[in-house]
Amino acid sequence: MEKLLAKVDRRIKKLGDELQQLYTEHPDATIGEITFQNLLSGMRGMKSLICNTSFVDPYRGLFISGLEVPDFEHKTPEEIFFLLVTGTLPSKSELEELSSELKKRSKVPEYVWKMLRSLPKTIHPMTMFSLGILAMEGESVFKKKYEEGLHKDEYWKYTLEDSLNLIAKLPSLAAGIYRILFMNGDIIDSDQQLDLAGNLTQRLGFNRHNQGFEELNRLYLVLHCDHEGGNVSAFTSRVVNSALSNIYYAASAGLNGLAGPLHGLANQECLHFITNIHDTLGNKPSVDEIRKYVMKTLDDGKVIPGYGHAVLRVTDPRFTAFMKFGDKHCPESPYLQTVKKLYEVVPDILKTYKGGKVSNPWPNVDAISGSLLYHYGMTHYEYYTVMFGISRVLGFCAQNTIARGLHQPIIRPKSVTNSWLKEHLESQTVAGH
Ligand code: CMX
Repeated sequence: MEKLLAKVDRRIKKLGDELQQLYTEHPDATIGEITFQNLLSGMRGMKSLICNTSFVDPYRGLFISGLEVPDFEHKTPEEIFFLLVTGTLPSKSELEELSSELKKRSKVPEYVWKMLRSLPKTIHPMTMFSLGILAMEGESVFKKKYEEGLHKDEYWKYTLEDSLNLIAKLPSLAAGIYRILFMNGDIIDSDQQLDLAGNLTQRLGFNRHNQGFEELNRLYLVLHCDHEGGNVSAFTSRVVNSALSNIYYAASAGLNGLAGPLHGLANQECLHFITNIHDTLGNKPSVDEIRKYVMKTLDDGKVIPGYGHAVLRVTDPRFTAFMKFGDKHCPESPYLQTVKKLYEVVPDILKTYKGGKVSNPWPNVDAISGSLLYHYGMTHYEYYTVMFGISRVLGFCAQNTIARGLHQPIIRPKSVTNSWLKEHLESQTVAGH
């Protein structure tokens, strides 16, 4: 762990020095103004958090330390975690150190399996995933050290320690949930030779050499890793961890946000949408039939899952990365074909829908990801957000490790009442006259 610790330490010092210098030079700087519209629109666009793990450019998508999606889509989840938390890709020896640490820490405690097995089969896999993580909270080294009287300067080290312990267990935990809920309940052992994605594939019970399924899982775990700090799941995990609730609490809380249909659950919703199209119109619907289906969905007051975004204003480069994978590995898949037909019609419809109210008519990552899993035989689409979640925890862990290193305080914005607003706005109007 020495190499990783040393690099994270250096990064935190550098980021901290930069912030200190900027603050010294611009102590009274204004970053932006808060409008009434911001308050009404879920704080959209309000700059209110510092996050250096990644950045989302509205027109170019996700950046991780200067690398765009095509630059890192072929990396492994281990490399990506290293990149998120240190700001650089690992050298061979750094990667070996991290991989071997993760392998050592991968065993999920028996009590977690016992608890998960006792749950009703009607439960959603995301609930099991969140509960499984929460159940391990007692393993938190941060918590133990904090109780013993941990110095603030050391917070990040034990947040990182907890993060590695947690990340190492995620493929096993997630795959076990799949086996308990959808298979015969047998837990498949890990293979110490395999990396995170290999282990996930093996433990799910799929043939690891099934025409690229392992490659797809690797891509899945990479593309969903982080999307800056303000999205529902990352922000929730940041808020929770800012109270010094440990990373198990923070990850579980973040995943509860990811489980919403407007966020990570959209990948499940998309597959549901596509299977409904196929059930209604057959496996090869025409573009015209799809156009009518989409119009009807909107007329029924529903959203088109997988389209739109709070920050992006172009086709999500993660969508494009999955499309490249699909074109290479399963171009004939009826699911992929329907994804393409939707891509042909939905943006034009959304551009004019509700008088042009939709800020972004283009597809996000969720518009395609599930259709590829479905092609490889993972047909229980309720599970797809768990796959998203394994990856997103990498981002939660990196963001919170750095936030603790920078001594960022508890997050606590101010809310206002209608009467406060009324008085404030009226006094501004009077002042304006
Ligand atoms: N279908 C129909 N209507 C849509 C829409 C879509 N795909 N996307 C946006 N709109 C509507 C909104 O519901 C909103 O309508 P009202 O004002 O009547 O409430 C209007 O357009 C304006 O919203 P917006 O500014 O474009 O979008 P937001 O930033 O508020 O929300 C998002 C972003 C993603 C929640 C929204 O686009 C959406 O619901 N998309 C479908 C669900 C989805 O794919 N979510 C996954 C996003 C990626 C992820 O987090 O994983």
